[in-house]
Amino acid sequence: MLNEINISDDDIFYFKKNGFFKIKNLIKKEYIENILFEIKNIFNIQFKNKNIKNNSFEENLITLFNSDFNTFLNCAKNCQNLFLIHNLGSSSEIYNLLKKFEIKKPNICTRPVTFINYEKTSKEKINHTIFEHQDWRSMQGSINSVILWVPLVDIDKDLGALEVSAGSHLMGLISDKIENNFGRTPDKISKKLKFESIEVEAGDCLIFSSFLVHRSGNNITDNIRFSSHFRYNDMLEDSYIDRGFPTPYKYGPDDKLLFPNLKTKRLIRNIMK
Ligand SMILES: O=C(O)CCC(=O)C(=O)O
Ligand SMILES: [Fe+2]
Repeated sequence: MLNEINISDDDIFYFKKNGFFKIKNLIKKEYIENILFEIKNIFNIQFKNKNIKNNSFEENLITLFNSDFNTFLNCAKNCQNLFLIHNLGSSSEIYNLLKKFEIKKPNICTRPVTFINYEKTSKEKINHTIFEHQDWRSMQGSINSVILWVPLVDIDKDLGALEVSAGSHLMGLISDKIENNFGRTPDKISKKLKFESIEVEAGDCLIFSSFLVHRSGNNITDNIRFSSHFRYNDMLEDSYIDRGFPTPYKYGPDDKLLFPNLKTKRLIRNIMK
C-alpha cells in the first residue's frame, strides 16, 4: 500500500528539529481513494435505507445529519472501524517507516480516528476545527511517540490544512487541561507561537511528535475535509518503560440495551436457516 520512499539523514534531522516532517507521496493514491470510497459507502447504505436521494454526497450528508443525527453519528463512528484504515495503520510497512523515525519498538497507542470535517454537519466548532493542543496530553505514552496524519483528499490552506508550530515539541508538555478530549495548550503560550499551514495531497503523510503544538486550519470552502490519524508509542523508550506503559484511553460498551423490542430470536433463525 505504500510507495518506495527514501528517508534521508537530513529528513530525520529536520523532523527532530521541527517536530514534524511531510512524507510526500507515501501512500498509493489508489489506496487512499479506496478508503474514501469505503467511508462514503458506509453513509450511502444509510442514505438508501432512509430514502435520502439528493444530487450529491454532501447534500445527502446534510439531510441525514438534520433528519437523523444518531444514524449520522453511528455512520461516522463506523468510519473509524474500516478494515482499510486499520490495515494501513497496523501494516508492516508503517511499522518499518516508524523505525526509520527512531521508534525502536513501535506499538499502536490507540485506535485510529477519521475526521469528516464539515461545518454544515457540525453542532459545534470543535466538530470541525480543533484549537491548539498537544496530542501527548491524551496519549501520555513514550516521549518519542508520534502521530501519522493522513489526508484522504488534497488539503490546502483553504480546506483547513493542519497548522503546526515548528519546534514547539521541544517545550515538552505545556498543555494543562483536556478539553473535548484534546490537550489544550494555554492561550497565553499559544498566542505567542508561530503557526504554519502544511498543505498536503492525498497520498502524502505528515508525521509529527506528540508534543508538537498544532491546530486545524479554517476550512473556508464548501467542501468536506477528510483525514485519518494514527498514534504510536515506542515500547523501548526509557521513560515509558519506567512509567509502566500507561494506557489512558477508555473503551467499553454502553450499559443500555438500545433496541429492547428487537425480535432477535426470529431474526437470527431467519439468517441461520
Ligand atoms: O485534523 C485536524 O485538524 C486536527 C486533528 C488533531 O489534531 C487530532 O486528532 O489530534
Ligand atoms: Fe492533534
